[in-house]
Amino acid sequence: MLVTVKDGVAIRIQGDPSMPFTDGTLCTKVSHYLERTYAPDRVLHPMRRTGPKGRGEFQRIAWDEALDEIAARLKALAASPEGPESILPLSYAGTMGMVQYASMDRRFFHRLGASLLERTLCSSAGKFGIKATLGGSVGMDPERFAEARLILLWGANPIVSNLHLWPRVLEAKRRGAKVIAIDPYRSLSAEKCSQHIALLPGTDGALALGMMHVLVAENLVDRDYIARYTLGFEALAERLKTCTPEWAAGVCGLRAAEVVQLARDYGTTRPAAIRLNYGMQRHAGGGIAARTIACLPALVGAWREPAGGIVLSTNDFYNFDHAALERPDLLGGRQPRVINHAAVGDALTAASPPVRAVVVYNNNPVAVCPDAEKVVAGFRREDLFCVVMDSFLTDTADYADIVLPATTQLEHFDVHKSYGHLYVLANNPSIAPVGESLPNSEVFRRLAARLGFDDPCFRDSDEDICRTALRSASPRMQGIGWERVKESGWQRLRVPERFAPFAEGGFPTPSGKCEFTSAWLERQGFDPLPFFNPPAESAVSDAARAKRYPLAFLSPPARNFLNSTFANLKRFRDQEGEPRLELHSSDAQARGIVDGDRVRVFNDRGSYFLRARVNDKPRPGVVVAPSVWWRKHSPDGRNANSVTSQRIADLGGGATFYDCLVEVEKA
Ligand SMILES: Nc1nc2c(c(=O)[nH]1)N[C@H]1C(S)=C(S)[C@@H](COP(=O)(O)OP(=O)(O)OC[C@H]3O[C@@H](n4cnc5c(=O)[nH]c(N)nc54)[C@H](O)[C@@H]3O)O[C@H]1N2
Ligand SMILES: Nc1nc2c(c(=O)[nH]1)N[C@H]1C(S)=C(S)[C@@H](COP(=O)(O)OP(=O)(O)OC[C@H]3O[C@@H](n4cnc5c(=O)[nH]c(N)nc54)[C@H](O)[C@@H]3O)O[C@H]1N2
Ligand SMILES: [Mo]
Repeated sequence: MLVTVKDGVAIRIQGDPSMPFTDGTLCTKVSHYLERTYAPDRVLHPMRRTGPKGRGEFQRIAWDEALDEIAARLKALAASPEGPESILPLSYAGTMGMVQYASMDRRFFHRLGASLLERTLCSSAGKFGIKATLGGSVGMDPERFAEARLILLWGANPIVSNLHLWPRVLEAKRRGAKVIAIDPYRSLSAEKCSQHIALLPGTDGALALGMMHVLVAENLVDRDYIARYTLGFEALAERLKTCTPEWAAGVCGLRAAEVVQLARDYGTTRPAAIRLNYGMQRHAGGGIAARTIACLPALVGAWREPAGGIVLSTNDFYNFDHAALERPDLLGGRQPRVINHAAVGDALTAASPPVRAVVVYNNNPVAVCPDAEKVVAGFRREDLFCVVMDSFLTDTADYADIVLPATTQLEHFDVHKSYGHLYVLANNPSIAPVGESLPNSEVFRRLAARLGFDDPCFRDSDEDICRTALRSASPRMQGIGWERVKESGWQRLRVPERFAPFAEGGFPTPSGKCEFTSAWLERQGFDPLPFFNPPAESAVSDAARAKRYPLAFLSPPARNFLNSTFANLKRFRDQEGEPRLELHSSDAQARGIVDGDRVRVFNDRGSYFLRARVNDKPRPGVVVAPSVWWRKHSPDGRNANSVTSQRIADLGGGATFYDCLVEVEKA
């Protein structure tokens, strides 16, 4: 983005027209980023709690006082019998640049010996699933989608959550491509596709197996590609024998003819691109599902073309120097316990030894973590010392003992990768920090000095960190130094314009092939072949629960929010209206609910109120609540995560936000 500054004040923000992937377009939210930067309710100075936890009552204090107190508390805990493991950093995706997200902060907590946080709220199940098949977070170049003749938007809603892909999808469609949405919900994107396949949530793996059955049975596979560049085809073909389209249709709640037609389209149209996104992996079986779907392109040789293949994330095409950024060696042989972010409610209420202090930054756990009533119970603990670094008084900040004001993207340096394109991006500050805000990196630098951490890495400047990030011997990173990225704003990785990463194999798997059979999975105790791993909360897996709570509850991103970011700003709340629950008319009728009714969603974990929108967009049996609203802006001070569960997915310790059964009643 380009920011125009006058007299030290940012007055205009626009997309950078020179940037190929965004083509100068900003999304609905970021195009109003100045309203966030200069919002009247921004936290402008450090504050200390004066009221009870959760009330959000604070008084201003000086930076030195705040940091002295935090340093003293952390030092005392580190020296206590429970040791530094009683301290837990809680950070996530508020910003994902290397400077503010994963460098000075990690160094600080490694040196301290704090509990390690396994950051699993978003993508880990799918990430490990894709890794099993393709060898890492790699895939086709999203920039090539316009050339595809068939596009599967699989658990992806790009108009809402991946805006810059959408013009390419539309361009492909204009050129005659068939675009198919695979989603239990007729999302804004699904509405504009050529076809919508509304399967039951968490059944994607079965659909892929059914497709593969047809591809093999009808000989729509690329024998040459399979022979050269894949591992385990014979075993896979054997496995697929029982995965008939009838079986898949039964599991997915579809018609067998839909499965067959999808397979035929996929087996006969070149190039065929699949945009898989994280919606489909927020289920107990999400990792294996992603792994199974990722087998499809190799089976038909879709990788041969630049506009063919699959992409969930392009993250591993970047070879940033994470060890130098995060310095795990500062642990010095200590092996602190690991706490899963997706089960932080349990960790804060039941871990032994207890967590005594949390330092929260880039994260709003009270709003975004599952099983929120447990998370709140943890944050309410009087004996938990809580520091929150944020630009706003979030649901979480209300529980802080000390709040520290954080800079926004306009006020600090950073360097970013992407998971949806192949450019390195610089974040140059355009204005001075607003109020007394500081970048996260500077806060940890100052805390490190107070704790006497004297490794030279604690004196690295933000630009030093940017330089470190880009120091890499990888051929894809050659010539992409910080100075160059800083100057131009962006640099494409050194890959061909028409990049076809696996046209001739070369997968980053142990075998170098696309692995239909995975020894890596087998070593972890999994079936080495693709299989259907069902959702945990479904009629098949838990009939008793499904009887009490018959509706599958999805809470995907709202168009005007970015997780919980922007959800506090009036403009975006006005655009979203109020928390709403979208239902199919058959489910509404069965409960005497009409459009506009106030309804209560509930299960054994919690409940909350929303406004019913009876619009037939979710398939029958599924309800959809665009999220993540702040609890304090919702009618009863709760949100979608009051009903979601802390259950962990099959791979990567991933969260399972969308594996959640509920009942709905008229309030
Ligand atoms: N029910 C439900 N829950 C979900 C999801 C869902 O779909 N449904 N999605 C999940 C997913 S995919 C994700 S990624 C997580 C995201 O969860 P979080 O990472 O917590 O995401 P945000 O709420 O966007 O950001 C957290 C906070 O970071 C702050 N922030 C931004 N930049 C900075 C900075 O530079 N410094 C500091 N100190 N703070 C900053 C923002 O102001 C914001 O309050 O939520 C998950 N939770
Ligand atoms: N506007 C906006 N954009 C965002 C975000 C945001 O909060 N707001 N969040 C960002 C982040 S952190 C992330 S991780 C990405 C998320 O990006 P996506 O993963 O694309 O996010 P969703 O929109 O949740 O997922 C897309 C669709 O998945 C569907 N879905 C849910 N369960 C299933 C299932 O079992 N199978 C299938 N096939 N589909 C299913 C949902 O109905 C939804 O329409 O978006 C990023 N972009
Ligand atoms: Mo995410």
